Amino acid sequence: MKLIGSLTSPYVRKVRIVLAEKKIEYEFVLDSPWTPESTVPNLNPLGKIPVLVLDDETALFDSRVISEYLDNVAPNNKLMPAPNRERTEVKRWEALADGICDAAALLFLEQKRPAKQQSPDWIARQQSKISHGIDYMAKELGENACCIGMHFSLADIAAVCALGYLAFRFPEIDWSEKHPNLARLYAKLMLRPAFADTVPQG
Ligand code: GSF
Repeated sequence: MKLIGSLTSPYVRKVRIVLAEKKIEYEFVLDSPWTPESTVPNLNPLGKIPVLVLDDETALFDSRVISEYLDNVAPNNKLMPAPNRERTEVKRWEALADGICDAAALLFLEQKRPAKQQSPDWIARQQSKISHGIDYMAKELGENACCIGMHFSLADIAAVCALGYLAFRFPEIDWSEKHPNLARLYAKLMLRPAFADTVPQG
């Protein structure tokens, strides 16, 4: 299978970490959807990365669909529990983390526009989603060893991808200073090669 993505996308990073933790072999194809010659729109009508192209040429998107597919395609190192309530809790964490990434990506794009065209209200709206999302993440984590109690899951992967993306694009948003428990979780998970090998760059 082929993963189409970039070295900066937090959603692509989430899938790369899932693939590594599940020990699934794949080809990583760098293709930014922002370039005119990108092949991404031919695979995903939404023009977004990541896209996972299966061996039968099926194109999977988005990162949540890809992550759940990968967790089910190999029985080892399960990242999502089977029971409905626990599974839903993991997916809610993923929705929270991805939602922080959504707001951060929109904020990044808005601030790349010419200053006169930037909307202060739109910027404030995204900044509010990010700060409320981080505070909620810290409250939910509490003093637990992992996002969901004691067990490593997709929730931890999504959370670190969101926090790492903020550190990459908006280092002034100092979540680690405000929330030492998030800093502890991040530092612990960054010891895992799948996380250390996929830090956003470029
Ligand atoms: C979001 C992917 C996304 O926005 C997912 O995979 O979870 N819900 C989707 N990807 C961005 C790149 S980045 O910001 O990570 C993307 O492909 N943007 C191109 C565009 O045209 O929006």
